[in-house]
Amino acid sequence: MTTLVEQLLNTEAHKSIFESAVRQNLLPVCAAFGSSDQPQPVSFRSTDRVLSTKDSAGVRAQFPQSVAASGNVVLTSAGPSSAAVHGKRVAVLFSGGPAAGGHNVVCGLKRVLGAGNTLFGVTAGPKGLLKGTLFEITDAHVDFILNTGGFDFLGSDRTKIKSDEQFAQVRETCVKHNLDAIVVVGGDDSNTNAAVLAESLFSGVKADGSGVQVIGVPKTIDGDLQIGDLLAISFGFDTATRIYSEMVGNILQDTSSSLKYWHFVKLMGRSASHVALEVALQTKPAMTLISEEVAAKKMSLASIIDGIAQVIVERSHKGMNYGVLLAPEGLIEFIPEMNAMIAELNDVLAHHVTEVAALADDAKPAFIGSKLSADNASLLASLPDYIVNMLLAERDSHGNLQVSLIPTEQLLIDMAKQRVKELDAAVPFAAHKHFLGYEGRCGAPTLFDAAYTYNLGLTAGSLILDGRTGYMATITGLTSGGTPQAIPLAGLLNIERRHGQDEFVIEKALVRMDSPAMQYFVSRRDDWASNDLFASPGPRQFWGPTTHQQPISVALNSGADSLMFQIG
Ligand code: FBP
Repeated sequence: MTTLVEQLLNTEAHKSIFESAVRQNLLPVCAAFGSSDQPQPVSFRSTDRVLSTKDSAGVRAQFPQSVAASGNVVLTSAGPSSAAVHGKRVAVLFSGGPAAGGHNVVCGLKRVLGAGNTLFGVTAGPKGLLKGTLFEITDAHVDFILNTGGFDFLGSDRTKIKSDEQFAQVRETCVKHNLDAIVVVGGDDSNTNAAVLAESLFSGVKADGSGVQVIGVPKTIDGDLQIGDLLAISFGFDTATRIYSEMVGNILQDTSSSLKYWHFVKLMGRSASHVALEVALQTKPAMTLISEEVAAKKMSLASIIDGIAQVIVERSHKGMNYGVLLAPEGLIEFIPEMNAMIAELNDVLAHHVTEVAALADDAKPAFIGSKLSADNASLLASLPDYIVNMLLAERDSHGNLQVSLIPTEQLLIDMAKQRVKELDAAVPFAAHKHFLGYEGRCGAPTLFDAAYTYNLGLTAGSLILDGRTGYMATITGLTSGGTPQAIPLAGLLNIERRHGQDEFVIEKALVRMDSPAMQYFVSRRDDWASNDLFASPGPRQFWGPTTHQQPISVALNSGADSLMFQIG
């Protein structure tokens, strides 16, 4: 019998009652892998699907070895692997923002590589690959990290591998650790990195002239790495949106209890509004802005604010001086006049790096304003300092604006307050702001993410044992048992303008106006605005009725007839 203090000490260092219990959860695997307790690698065969983009000719010229080897053909599992492969040395790294389920990718990899091959973890993301900081992953590690959230087992970062010096460092790491393969777990930018690495390491890395295989795994809570029926969703989206939905559900419950507040909630998701749409579908709040709709309808900032204020006033006239508004993190970049200004701003910042760096912060707006066209300069000058400062802040190494730092929710509140006053000065408007982002990235994975990622790890490991390179692992048919497949990375590449120059990238999948999820949302949102029809989905469950739930938007978009997923 232990004392309560002893019991509490026993829960330190990732041993909460929950973590200890959830580690024991046996995960379902696709039938192709055999049994859950002893999954076996599969081999792959070509399908008749060939991927291409509008920039395929340019891709063929820049990625000749990858394209010649894969033909940009999608692969599917072709039964148990017949040859037992031994002696492979494989490194896995996390890249970009954390997403729930990353640890299970590592677990799936380790299990499928088995005792005959060695798995290394790269610490702190792509930077660790440059430095060659690797350690061997053991079975004990796997038992400990299984079904736990976060990326803390390895760490992550956003280094983009692009210079000749960086490629040379990666080669050095491969040689030093005698690597045969690298698995990059990341989003659209990181999988672009994987495509570039696959080409650069295709051959001539080791003394015998052989290369190093590179396989990508689709991660990001943003949900913007989607490739039709080949990739219904990236991992991490389900867990993040369920955490946000629980929180938004609680806030909605509070608004209709205290009857006096509006809550403006900005939701993570960088560019695309998949997260905001999913949380809206789960919680049914009074208002949700969808960036892609703002862009499609060319809505100005003033018209967006007017729409918000109208709903606030109408609800007030019906006795509801409260409500919740959801805004996607990337909204600012989708408002046409802001988008045009940011594009010019990006070019100006890229071309005046040293001059801008030498200026004091308060001198930057005037200097940059002087380099912008008249319209963009006056728009920049009209914005509050708290927005301008963030628009001028440093881009990440992929050239992205750091939208998580832009207080869009504050801007919407300040402007809506003004407009409500103009429409009806008697309407009370007290608002709180929230930013739900980091709260959702590292939660313990839902069963959907836990099972999905474990199977993605099994698929990535199988691709390596099957001798493949330049592919992204995927699981298709998430409501019918699941099928391990592989998407040729070069077949996804497009040309985009970044840092003021053209670069190959995997295009972000945005919310489509004609998607079933968006159309369902549009068909319901007026009712949600004028009545209290919200739902509180509650905490994510690991044992209970919602355990097997998949994201609502994924179910709608894939034409499923049930909200439940089925792997295995
Ligand atoms: P990934 O695309 O790398 O998965 O990151 C997603 C994200 O969580 C975005 O939603 C957010 O805008 C961004 O990361 C925040 O970045 P950081 O962790 O560098 O603050």
